[in-house]
Amino acid sequence: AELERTFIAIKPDGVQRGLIAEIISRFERKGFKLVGIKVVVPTKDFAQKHYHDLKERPFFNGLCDFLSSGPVIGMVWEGEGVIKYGRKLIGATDPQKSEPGTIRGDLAVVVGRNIIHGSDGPETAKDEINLWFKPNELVSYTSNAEKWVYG
Ligand code: YYY
Ligand code: MG
Repeated sequence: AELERTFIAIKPDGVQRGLIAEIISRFERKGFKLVGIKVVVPTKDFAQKHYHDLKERPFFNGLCDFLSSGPVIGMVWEGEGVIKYGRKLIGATDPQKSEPGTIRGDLAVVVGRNIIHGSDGPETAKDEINLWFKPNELVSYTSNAEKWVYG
């Protein structure tokens, strides 16, 4: 399997609502591979770095306050097409517009509390993985299921 990786975070609302296992299980059951995971309370400065692309938006300050308000689960998932398909599993940014069956569609109601983050492309995936993880915090391994997932 090709070594594509994406950064996925469970935001403080997802953690506080007890949705960690539910969210991880959706990526795991799909066949993607977890290669890094940590629990952190980001500082506001770190949240601003993570969301730097959005600094001109009116919701930027509130968004960064929110991300730094409690524990976040930072993860790196690996697999063929994981960046794009991870976004599909997550669903549309506004949970009112996310399809049922997606994480936000099934588990969230408003855009300001949409429980999960996922990188939106190869460049942001690379940047976000580097921001959240040191190289030695990521593990390369062969999953036993791989030959059954990929044939
Ligand atoms: O990548 P994604 O999380 O789906 O959306 P972004 O456009 O990158 O926005 C990041 C984050 O900002 C979003 O998950 C919720 C919040 N947000 C908001 O509070 N209000 C908006 N109108 C748009 C986004
Ligand atoms: Mg985004």
